[in-house]
Amino acid sequence: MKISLRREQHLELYYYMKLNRALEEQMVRLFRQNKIVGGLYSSLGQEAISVGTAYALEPRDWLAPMIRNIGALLVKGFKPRDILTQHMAKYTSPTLGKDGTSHFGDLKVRHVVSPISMLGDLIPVMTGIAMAGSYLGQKIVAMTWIGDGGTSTGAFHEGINLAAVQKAALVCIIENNQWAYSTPVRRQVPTQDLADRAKAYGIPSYVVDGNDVVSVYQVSKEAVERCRSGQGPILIEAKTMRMKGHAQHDAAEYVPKAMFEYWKARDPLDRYEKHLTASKLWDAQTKAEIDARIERELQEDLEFAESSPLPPPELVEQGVYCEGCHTIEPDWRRPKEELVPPKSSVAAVWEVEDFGAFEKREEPAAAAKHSTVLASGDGRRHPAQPSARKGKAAKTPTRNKVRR
Ligand SMILES: Cc1ncc(C[n+]2csc(CCOP(=O)(O)OP(=O)(O)O)c2C)c(N)n1
Ligand SMILES: [Mg+2]
Repeated sequence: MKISLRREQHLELYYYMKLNRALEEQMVRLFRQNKIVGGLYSSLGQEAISVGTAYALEPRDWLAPMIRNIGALLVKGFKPRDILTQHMAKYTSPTLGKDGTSHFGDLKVRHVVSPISMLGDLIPVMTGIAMAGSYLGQKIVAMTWIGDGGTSTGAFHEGINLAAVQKAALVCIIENNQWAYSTPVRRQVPTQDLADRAKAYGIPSYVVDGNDVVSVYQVSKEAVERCRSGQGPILIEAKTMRMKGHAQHDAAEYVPKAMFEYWKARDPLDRYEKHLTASKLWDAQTKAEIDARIERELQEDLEFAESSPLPPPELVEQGVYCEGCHTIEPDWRRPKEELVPPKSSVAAVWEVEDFGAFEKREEPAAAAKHSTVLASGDGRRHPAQPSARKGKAAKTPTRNKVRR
């Protein structure tokens, strides 16, 4: 698939990455002034992932962010003021000041599910969103992220398995930033590429340079469109580095200095600025205009957040239980008649494609030659699940229909 970007799109990617970084720098200053109410996490060095992946989505698509995905929220239409007021627990925030950290979303307009956990639970939730979208005929794709550490949890494996077996339109991005709190990735995962976990679930995967925003976007766009066409879920591993501690309280003294230096030389924003210059996609004046716009917008939103009130005490009693305030009507994009008899059956019917017996198989290397191959982002190839089984089905007595 040939995926290219127009000049304005290139500049937009820069705008979002730079805004992501500048906003987080502003929030660190607020944290030091004791104005941030909850924990504060950093996506320094990972901006190309949040921005490049979310940029591949359409407005109808859904995402669920983690703590290091502020860039994805900005791309999906949240403003710095939403993120500032939220972290300052102001009444003007998306949760009206009831939450002081990243737990907010927008089910109606921006299609963002509020984060519930860092450690994999969003995967089954987003699988459900993708399944609902397919039932309603919406042709949507659901996207979420997981850390290298998060891929070791049961929720991750259960969620990916569910998505695979349901052929859910889910794109899951593993942000391999080399650390899960103070545990280096090598101490908890025995494989070189976390994307290899996809093989266990028979789904395709990509590995991409997470500090190269254009590559991240291209791989994500290809994955999103493959999912939309009904091919089932896709895993993308983006290699990057967490350039700060786990959160503000963590000085990350356990990270070798040379490792920080290695990755600082590969900073995604510096690299992208050089790329824009070398490709003549901008000049000094264009850069200065975008930077000035970011500064102006951030200043306006900071003033708005600082001057916003805290929530009134009575609010504590409201919204604990939904009393009709969250009625959400299903957005049908297909005729309901397609889902009821006579167009569909109320009896569960499965086709049994083989009887599951042990058969002599070809050696993996030879088998790979015959199976479909899916190009990965870095040009490496991952064999798809052999579809040769279908051919073999002819040998089995009949293709039985099983009713339950
Ligand atoms: C059940 C549970 N255990 C521990 C934590 C604390 N915790 C939150 S994130 C995290 C590490 C996550 O590492 P990784 O998945 O690599 O993501 P990263 O922070 O590097 O982005 C831990 C231990 C938690 N939130 N929930
Ligand atoms: Mg990590």
